[in-house]
Amino acid sequence: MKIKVVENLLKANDLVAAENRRVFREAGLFCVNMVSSPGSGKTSLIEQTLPVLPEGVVAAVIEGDVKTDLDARRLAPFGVQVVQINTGGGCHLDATMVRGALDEIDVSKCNLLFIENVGNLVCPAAYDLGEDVKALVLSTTEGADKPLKYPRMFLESGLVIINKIDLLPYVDYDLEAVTSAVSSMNPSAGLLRLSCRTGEGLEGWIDWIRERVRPGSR
Ligand SMILES: Nc1nc2c(ncn2[C@@H]2O[C@H](COP(=O)(O)OP(=O)(O)OP(=O)(O)O)[C@@H](O)[C@H]2O)c(=O)[nH]1
Ligand SMILES: [Mg+2]
Repeated sequence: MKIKVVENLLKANDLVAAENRRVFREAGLFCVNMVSSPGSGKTSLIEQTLPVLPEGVVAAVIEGDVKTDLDARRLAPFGVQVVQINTGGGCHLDATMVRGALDEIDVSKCNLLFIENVGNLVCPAAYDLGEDVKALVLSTTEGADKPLKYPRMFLESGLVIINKIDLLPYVDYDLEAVTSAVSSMNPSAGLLRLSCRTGEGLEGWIDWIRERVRPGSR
């Protein structure tokens, strides 16, 4: 019976996610659902990205957080539309929360939407928000075993970003093991390595955005 309830919840979520997806399509908005463990660098990556977006790309951000608006406050100085969702203890965003946040965004003024999900490698994997792609931000401080321990998130993600490569000399992180695990689990996922601290590898991420966002769409 419990399983049935969960199934129904997910089905209801999928219906709203489909509606969100329709809104994104009609608005010409490319939507990236950023997922990760807590602290791997999702907000840092958005901070580094906003000032160097490709010509014609205008971003908005939906920030998901259990309790605070700290991340939204970090992004406010960049002058983009930012909407904060507090889940009130919930460990993931769902499509209905995003639907509500969309009411506060003027989608006619942007063509790229970042959704920063709650830091968690489990539940956000199960909730479609209507995004074009889940971008999974790993970091070199969290151990190389994550693809094996949290397989669903890796299977659901179209892009895997390994952040904090500036720390590689100081941490015990087997980069090759991670990249080969990702490649064998999800061969179609893109794989980027970068550092939000030094900026190394950031151009690969900006190119990835450039290839996907249609600047003429807004
Ligand atoms: N050395 C180093 N530190 C980084 C890098 N990227 C982020 N950090 C640091 O990692 C910490 C967490 O970064 P955030 O961007 O807040 O991580 P987050 O994924 O948004 O965290 P939550 O929203 O809490 O899940 C901060 O202290 C950042 O300064 C990096 O490339 N190198
Ligand atoms: Mg954050």
